[in-house]
Amino acid sequence: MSILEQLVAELDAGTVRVVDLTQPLGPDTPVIGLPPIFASSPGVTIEVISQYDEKGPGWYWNTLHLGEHTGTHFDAPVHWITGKDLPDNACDTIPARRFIGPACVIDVTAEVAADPDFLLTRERLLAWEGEHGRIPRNAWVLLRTGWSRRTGASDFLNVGADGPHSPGFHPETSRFLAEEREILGVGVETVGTDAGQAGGFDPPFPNHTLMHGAGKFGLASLRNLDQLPATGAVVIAAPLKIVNGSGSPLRVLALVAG
Ligand code: 23J
Ligand code: MN
Repeated sequence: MSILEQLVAELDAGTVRVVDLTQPLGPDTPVIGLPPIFASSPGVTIEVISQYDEKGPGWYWNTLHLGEHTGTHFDAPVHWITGKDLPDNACDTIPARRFIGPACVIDVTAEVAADPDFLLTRERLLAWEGEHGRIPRNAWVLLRTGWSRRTGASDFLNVGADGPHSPGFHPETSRFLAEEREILGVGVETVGTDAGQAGGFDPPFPNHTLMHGAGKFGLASLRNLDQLPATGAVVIAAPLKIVNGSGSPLRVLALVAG
């Protein structure tokens, strides 16, 4: 059997499972809030065009209104000023090969339960590599925090008087992954790939700054990372082919053996 014949056979047999890493996308989808001096992204609105009625007796369809960075979504390098002049940096020009890769899942659920501002350090990431092996070429590095168990916008966004509190990557970890590992990008369960307090880091929003400056991607608002092994899953995360798109909502799927 060819590898692809074996894949479809194992999908049929259930020995390869498809895990959906996507949040539902609708009017209740939480959207990131930025300081009021900056423009903000709107929430999702869905307007019926017709629904088996006089506007279209045999068909149902809707108009969507939403920001590119809404719900489970992809961040392209052109999203950030550091990636603006890179080749193939937008949703329509990134080669499709770069949407599929092996998942490395780093579980920091216990640390985040104790500290919502927890940051994955370079040291902790190197300890993960010591246990599971070096992060391979074209990997998606996924930060499993348990944050997607927070249902409801206020718990999920977790905004206090001093801004949002949610976990992420220490700036040196983002630098290491951007410069020392040939990854596709990073994925998180939180609303964005930077920690809640990262607007005040040096540089501001270091994960966006460093990852996109290195031509790498982001995935935000993932869920079901607890259904993935630390290594061995394959993640498919292909954004809409928006012309010069900075990002896109998408369906993120993982193939898991066993
Ligand atoms: C714009 C400004 C800051 C951030 C973001 C967008 C995101 O998290 C995003 O969705 O890319 S932190
Ligand atoms: Mn984004």
